[in-house]
Amino acid sequence: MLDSPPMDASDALRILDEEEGRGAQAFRAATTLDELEAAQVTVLGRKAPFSEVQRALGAMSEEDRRSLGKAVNETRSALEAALAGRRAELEGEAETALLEADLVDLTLPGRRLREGSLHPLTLVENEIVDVFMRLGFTVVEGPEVEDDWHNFQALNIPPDHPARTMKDSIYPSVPGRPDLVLRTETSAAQIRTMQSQEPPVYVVHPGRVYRRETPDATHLPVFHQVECLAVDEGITFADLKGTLEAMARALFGEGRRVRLAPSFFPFVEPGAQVEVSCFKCDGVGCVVCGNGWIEMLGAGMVHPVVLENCGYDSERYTGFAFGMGIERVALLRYGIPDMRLLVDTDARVLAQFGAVA
Ligand code: FA5
Repeated sequence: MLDSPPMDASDALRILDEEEGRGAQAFRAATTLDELEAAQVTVLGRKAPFSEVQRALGAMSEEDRRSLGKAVNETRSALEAALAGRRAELEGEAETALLEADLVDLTLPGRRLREGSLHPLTLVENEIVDVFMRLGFTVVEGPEVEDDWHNFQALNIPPDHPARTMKDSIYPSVPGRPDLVLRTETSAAQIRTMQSQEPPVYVVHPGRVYRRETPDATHLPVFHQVECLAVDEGITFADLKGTLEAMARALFGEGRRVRLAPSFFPFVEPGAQVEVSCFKCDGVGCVVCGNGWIEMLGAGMVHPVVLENCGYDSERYTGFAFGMGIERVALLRYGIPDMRLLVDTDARVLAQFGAVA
């Protein structure tokens, strides 16, 4: 390959002149920052004609070098200024494009806000608690992780008592605490209340309870109860009945029938089970209830042993207690055919109670 003839000063001046015009045009023609970077390489890069002129300077006479050096510097300044100017323009455009992409169109119709609301179980619990607050009861919550004494022994269920097998309990594994149990009934909270205050006591304990149960239409392994406890001088079974009737009327209206049947709970004497006529068959018998009635709560007069366990004088004070299942009340209240629907978190079900918008 033949070497190209050495560049003389007049060639160099011509090239500088051409490059100044070509470069300015190439920078103007770039429409993005990437294109501008590519133009910079072709105009000012190592292989660009401008750089060749710079390299040729070394082989020229001192006089040419001096005059050409000045011209090279001027051309470089002009090209760099053109480059910087275009870069500023393109950066400004990019920023504007970003801002425009972010613009909010205030004329668009708004999105409807999806308003959440309370779960049907919370609605029912609030309703029950309201009934009792109107009757003068106060609301107190107890712990869900209980110890054996509060959940069983103080409730007149000693370690070998057959009643322990009535409810299959769930035991958390906490090292060094084999006595802990997830409370099987809110009755455990009664004990804590009686230990912490003197009679008269008029209190309700709402809360979650845990049992080893297979879920079905009327049973869940984790469910909610509201416990009601009244201890005072002269409380009788008639007070219990009157309170239950007032509550049933407030929750279910006059139409639903309520009946009491004898039942056994070690912590009450006598004990009763309260049933409400089924919302589906109204006492005839169907798949929801079996025999026409839905058991809603257990109740009774507080056993003297329980009063004494909590330091109360059972000669002077008497009391009644009952514990009802909130899920059962929700089934009756809303005509829900299966308790599992309450915990399935199916938005279509919950929306019917205003739980999701
Ligand atoms: C008790 O839990 C007693 N503590 C109630 C009581 C309190 C009796 C005070 C006397 C004095 P029982 O296990 O029957 O009793 O449950 C009470 C209510 O909880 C039932 O009537 C029912 O409405 C509800 N219930 C019981 N088991 C379940 C379950 N697996 N799923 C949903 N609700 C249940």
